[in-house]
Amino acid sequence: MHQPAIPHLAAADPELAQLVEGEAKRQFEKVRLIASENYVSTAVLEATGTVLTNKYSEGYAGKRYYEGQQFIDQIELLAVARAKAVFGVDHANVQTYSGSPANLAVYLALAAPGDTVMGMALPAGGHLTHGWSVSATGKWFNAVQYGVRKDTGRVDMDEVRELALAERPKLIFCGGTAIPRTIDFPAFAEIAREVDAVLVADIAHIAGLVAGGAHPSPVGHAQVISTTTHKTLRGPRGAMLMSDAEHAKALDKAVFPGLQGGPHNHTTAAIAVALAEAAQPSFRDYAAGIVANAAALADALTERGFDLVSGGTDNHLILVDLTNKGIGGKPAAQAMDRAGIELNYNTVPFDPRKPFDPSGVRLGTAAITTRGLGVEQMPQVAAWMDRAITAANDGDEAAIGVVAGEIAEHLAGYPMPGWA
Ligand code: DSN
Repeated sequence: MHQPAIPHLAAADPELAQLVEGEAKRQFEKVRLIASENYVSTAVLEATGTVLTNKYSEGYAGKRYYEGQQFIDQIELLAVARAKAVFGVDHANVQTYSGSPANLAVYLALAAPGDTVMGMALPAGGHLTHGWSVSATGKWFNAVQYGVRKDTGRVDMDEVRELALAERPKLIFCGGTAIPRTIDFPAFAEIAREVDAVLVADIAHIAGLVAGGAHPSPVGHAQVISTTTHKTLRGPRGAMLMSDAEHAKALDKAVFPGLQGGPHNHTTAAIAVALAEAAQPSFRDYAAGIVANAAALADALTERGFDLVSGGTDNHLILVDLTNKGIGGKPAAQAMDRAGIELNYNTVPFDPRKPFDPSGVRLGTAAITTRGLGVEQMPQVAAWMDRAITAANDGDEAAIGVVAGEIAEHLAGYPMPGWA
């Protein structure tokens, strides 16, 4: 049963309620390895389901365009204060709807259409909004892109510097969606300083690791920090922009009224709850556990002959090139889903295949660590993955079904917030 229970929804809209229950059960029974997902706490779930969803509040605390902000102002100020404390930043804006709008607000605040901007190429591990060609950021700006070295799978800081010196971008983005290694914020900052660019650290994937001390912080290196709140940070679907004092006003103006209307106050409240959780000493253990699990899973996969981009991981994320396993990323991801292992197909650097049918899969350990799985379970997870892929190559659906059964049985012993 979904927790908190949904009896009113079940009575008013049984069809929809059944779908919610189905999704909760699905999340309970699967090894969830999508690197950008997690399980939020029941407290975060409760905050997202409150009457705060009824309220409009364009503007900022003390300067709203609608009346009735006696409590909303306090909620937003609490979220802002907690963000500032957890990350040690001068300024935080908690209104951005999600990661892509947050990044768009950065462009609106600090660049003009046609300006040169720089980011990591999507196929190398960057994000669409870091200037990739199909994104508005690639269409409206002169976006130049850096990648990773073919021999190491890691960002080549010499290439970044050469490109920055040649192109003189106004903004440099670091971070992305498929980067298994530590981001060298000081090195990016040095390059940004050299070309007089603003450094934007997109820490969407690693925010929880930064908050929990398991990845170096960009604070003091990047003037602007963008993050979603729902990945390793384990909050609701949302985002935040953080910055030094110098860029605070421009960012706020870009978020509202530049790009957005009323903030989603139920999300703001849930972000505040998640940030309070991230400030607890236990969150440091959680962040360390994510990284330890990823390292253990990477080792176990390597032992089974999987080819990991960059040879392993420093964070929560593993990128696997499946070429040597004789299967594409998409059929592998689909077979693993049928086997109870949820992850996504992903391009690998220098991928000869198309993005919709790439060579790799991406996985992460944030959700399974929340679930309570530890390093001792990672060889078993790798074994399930291996068996699912072998079964897919053999066309053996029965073997895939056996893995799914084993996983559901195993996970029954690990509680899930949101389902009881
Ligand atoms: N969808 C996010 C991810 O999976 O990394 C990025 O936007």
